[in-house]
Amino acid sequence: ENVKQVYRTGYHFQPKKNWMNDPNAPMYYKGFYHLFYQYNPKGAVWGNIVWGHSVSKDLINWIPLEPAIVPSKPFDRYGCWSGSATILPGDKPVIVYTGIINEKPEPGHQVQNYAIPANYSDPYLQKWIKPDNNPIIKPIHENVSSFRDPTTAWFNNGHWKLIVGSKSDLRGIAYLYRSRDFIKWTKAKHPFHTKNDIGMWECPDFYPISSQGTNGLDTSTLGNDVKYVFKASLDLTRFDYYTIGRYNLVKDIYVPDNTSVDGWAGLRYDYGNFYASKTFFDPIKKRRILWGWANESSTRSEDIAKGWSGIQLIPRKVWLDHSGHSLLQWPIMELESLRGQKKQLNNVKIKKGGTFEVKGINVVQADIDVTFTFLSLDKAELYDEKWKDLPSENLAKSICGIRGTTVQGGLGPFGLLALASSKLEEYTPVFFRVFKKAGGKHKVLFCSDATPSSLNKNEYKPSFGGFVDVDLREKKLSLRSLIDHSVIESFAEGGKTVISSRVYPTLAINENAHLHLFNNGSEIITIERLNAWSIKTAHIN
Ligand code: DQQ
Repeated sequence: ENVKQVYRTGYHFQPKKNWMNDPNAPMYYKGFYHLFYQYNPKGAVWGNIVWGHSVSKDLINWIPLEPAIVPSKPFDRYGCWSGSATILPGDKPVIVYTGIINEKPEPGHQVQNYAIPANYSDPYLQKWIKPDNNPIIKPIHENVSSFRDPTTAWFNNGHWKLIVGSKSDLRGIAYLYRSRDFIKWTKAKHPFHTKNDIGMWECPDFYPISSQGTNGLDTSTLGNDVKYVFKASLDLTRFDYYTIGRYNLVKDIYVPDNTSVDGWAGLRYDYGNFYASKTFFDPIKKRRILWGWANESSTRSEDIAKGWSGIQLIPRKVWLDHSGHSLLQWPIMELESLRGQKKQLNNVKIKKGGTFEVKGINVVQADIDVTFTFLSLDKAELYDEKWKDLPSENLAKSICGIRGTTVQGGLGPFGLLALASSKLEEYTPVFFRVFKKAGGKHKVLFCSDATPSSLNKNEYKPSFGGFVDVDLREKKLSLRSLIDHSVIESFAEGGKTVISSRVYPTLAINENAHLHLFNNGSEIITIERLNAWSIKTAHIN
């Protein structure tokens, strides 16, 4: 069809055509993983929102089904917005979602509804019933047009509990609601969590996480070895932030640890293009899985021309880092079933200004796993103390912008040049740069820089960045990148810091694209080990 189809992905989740945004109500039921998503059946821009629906045996290959929840009742006439699934006792799934009941006020008057399967013996859960006793939660004193995105419910002390995202002026609020029967819900006196001066909390998520090992926990789990994660999507910054904390069961509130920063300068699941994410507990592999949406970075008219917009990133397993202060994320192991041709490298040295091309795999659909080593930290460049004047919530991103790949350094920049054209007119660098701070401490910067990614001047080409909290004593840094035509998802140090970029090369497409390793610092970098695979095209919708 259209030439722009070169940007369609080979193994990321997308519908056949049209607009997609938030992942909704991920769950496992009778042999299938279910994914619902915000979908416009009528076009490639946001609007007419229904719940698209697909099922999968392995979270990688997907069968499309008819939209599961579409506007049809007075309580959702103007839209069926984001929501979550809860599995009630007896393996009975229920969905709670936001219904838009009036067009006005912008963006519409919002209530929370429930839907149940029409036929519990259908593992595809194709038909959903929206009972007439909806809505189950209505705003009373709350902001009627900022009151949405109910979470998965959890159970304790005789009650089901869930939270609804909201705001009051610039205060982000997660309201707590309780119910004995899942039908009659009462608002708790105190919000579950709130934070001033940050704006609307969209798509909140709250879940327990084990302080031992990597297994996930069912959302209702309590215990001494259990910490909690609270995440919100901030509509003003368009990033997903989380804190690690505890659940005060007496007051029924969430309290972030004092090691967690709550707000714009806090931890993000992903320092790039990643929003409105949601987790669920996978009872089969006993893990917690994170789904996140990456929108396009191109213009509205380009989206319309190519007939689609939005992808879901590869689902990630999430667990607590041994420090207890942050999460680790890693692409689900099922992705490895798509690995094809393999290329391996050992002990390749790259000097300042040097590159090394990785050949023999399909570099536009690839999985790259590489460990870099160096002999000394001495050449790390000085961290510029003036950078303390940069906005703290975007510090790493700003430094990635100031110190791009072409600015020579000491220890770094080194990393990958992905989706590179033959004469490097276009390339997307994913790289590390190590700084020395006064007092001798080191700071590791990780960047995914779309600035040189495309000759097309209309695209949004940010240089995303995050810091990596890593001990450099072993003089090693590792990187995994998933490349898929118009998306690059990169995981530093086993998933401590993650950055996803959307890019639209005009020359570096299909067989004209190249992949290089590079170093532009004075310290020699050794590729201790590189494993790279072609990734086969998945059966998606
Ligand atoms: N998208 C949905 C809302 C949610 C927003 C509407 C986040 O429910 O707050 O499509 O991307």
